[in-house]
Amino acid sequence: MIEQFAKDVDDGLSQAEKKLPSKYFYNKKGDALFVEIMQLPEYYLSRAEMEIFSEQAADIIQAFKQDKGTYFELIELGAGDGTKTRKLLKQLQIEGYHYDYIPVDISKNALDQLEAALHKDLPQVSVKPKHGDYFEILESLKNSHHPKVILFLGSNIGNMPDEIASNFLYQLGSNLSSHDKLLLGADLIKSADVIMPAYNDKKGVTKAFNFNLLQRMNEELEATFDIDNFDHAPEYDEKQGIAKSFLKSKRNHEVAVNATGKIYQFKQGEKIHTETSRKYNDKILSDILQKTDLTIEHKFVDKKHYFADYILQRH
Ligand code: AVI
Repeated sequence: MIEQFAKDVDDGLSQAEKKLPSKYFYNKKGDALFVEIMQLPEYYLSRAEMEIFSEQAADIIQAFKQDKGTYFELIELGAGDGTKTRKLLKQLQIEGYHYDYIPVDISKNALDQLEAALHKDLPQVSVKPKHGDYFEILESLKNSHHPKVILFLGSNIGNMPDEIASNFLYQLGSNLSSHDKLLLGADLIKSADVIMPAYNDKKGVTKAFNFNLLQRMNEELEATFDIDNFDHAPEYDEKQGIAKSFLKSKRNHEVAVNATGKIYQFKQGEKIHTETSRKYNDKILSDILQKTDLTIEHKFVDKKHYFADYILQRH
């Protein structure tokens, strides 16, 4: 794990345009900061998707087209704290469906907390957590022949570049049967005045989330990053619908990373790209799905049309 982290850091910081994989945001501190981000007034994504789940849970479940008498697996990729999914779980209980809820996350910490909270709040729901990388878990899907509904919420897909997203959805689709469903949460393209504050909140939580990557390298890779040498610098390209987060060096300086045995030079104004958060419309999603076996069957949106939950099916 540390070796892989060191390798990814070395790969990213050795490029002409420096970058770091956003998956390393999510250690214990990063998980807590992300939970805080989801509660920020500026971070509309969570509220918009929550509204969809609160007000349209029965319609979403109907769109799953599962047979009430047949057991199915409800698998959530990147479950986090599962707040939105609870609405769905409650409605499934009310309607008498027969299922296991299988949350999947790379954070063991997030999974443990989710399992404990669900055990307390919804004790009737059978929860079978799986700890691991989405791609590993996709492989294990092949071993089960039960009907499946996969949830991939929160616009987590947006953190993948389009080509990776397309490959990921292709792989996901190829592990599904024709009656299985994928519920995909996607943040919709909108103007910069709504998007930018979501990634540059007044309280500075997103900044702390971005800086946590530097602190994590200091702690786990014995690096010498000084956060005072960097600014949190988000950008949004409204035409393309792509938000990006950067750490921008305030001055010329160098940083040693013991685990890679190297020293990295930073020029004043030089940026490290730490995250991409893609925004979608039907055309962008359809283009991404073109190489896959998946097609859009339904689309649920919030009242402001900020966010969409698409139901995809294998054709
Ligand atoms: C998890 N993911 C969808 C979030 C996003 O909006 O890209 C992560 C995040 N980064 C900064 N704020 C939230």
